[in-house]
Amino acid sequence: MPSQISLNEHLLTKGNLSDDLRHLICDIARAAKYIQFALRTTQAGLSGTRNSFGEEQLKLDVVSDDIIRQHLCQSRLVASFSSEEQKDIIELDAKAPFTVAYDPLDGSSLVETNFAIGSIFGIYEGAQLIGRTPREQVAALYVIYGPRTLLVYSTGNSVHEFLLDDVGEFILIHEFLGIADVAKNYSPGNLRAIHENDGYKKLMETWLDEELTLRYSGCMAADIHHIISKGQGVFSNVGGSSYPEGKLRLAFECGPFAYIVEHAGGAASDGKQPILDKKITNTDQRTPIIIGSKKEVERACKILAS
Ligand code: P6P
Repeated sequence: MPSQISLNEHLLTKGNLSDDLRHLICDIARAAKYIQFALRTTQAGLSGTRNSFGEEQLKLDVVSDDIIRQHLCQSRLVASFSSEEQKDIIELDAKAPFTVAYDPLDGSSLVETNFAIGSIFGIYEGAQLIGRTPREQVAALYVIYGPRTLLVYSTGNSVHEFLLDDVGEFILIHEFLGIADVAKNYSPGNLRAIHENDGYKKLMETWLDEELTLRYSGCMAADIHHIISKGQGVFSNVGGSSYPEGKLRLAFECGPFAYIVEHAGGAASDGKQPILDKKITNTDQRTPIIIGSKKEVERACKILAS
């Protein structure tokens, strides 16, 4: 019996979830292995197409989305899915147990710089995504493609981290990850917003004056993984003139991370309410987000509102 604990073994013994959900998470993990291979071998650059939001797609955006879509279809466990790279919600089989919202390659514009990037997944029971809140997710997970390929999941009471090993197995490296209430690091996104958003400007000045350590890569998945891995920190991306609601999308990015961070003891807010309680009204819905160490999130929301 190998001494190391595989993702499937951990889901079986600690996941407290149905076999169907375990199989779906393992299918998503398998897709991540193919994406990791594509990142190492596929030519970077533009695909010549645009996604439903009019954003230019990179070849790897399209390749990653195709890989995930194929695995979700083959799982036979997905009623519908919604991808940041697809215009509409794709309906597969109304009788299947789950709906998946995902960002196939968050931070893909950083591929050519060799920065860490990621895939983000939120899983709901049933066939509907619109009208749900991220609190209704039954699982959320993300994968970080960096010097090492890591997978972090939560099924609702704890958060666990796995490393993709040399034989292609995700092996448990950290269990029951937690986030301290106080932050020493900060990760500020959409900084252009400080010109129109006085509260955000004051928040940046506060973090600078208090000499918190800046940790920002430009990839939300990598920057929030930094908080989860270090056990403290705060990430922000709020509205200004170019992105009135901030850059990040509720269904594909903020909802899954809010679920994971809250189950690690942290907090995630849009400045007024928990991200987990925000109703998903459309797949392109963006939301301001302050996420990470609970006390820092609370303080940041007060400063933003001042
Ligand atoms: P800014 C990447 O494109 C992304 O969607 C997130 O991963 C990242 O946090 C954000 O945009 C970067 O925003 O304003 O810092 O460029």
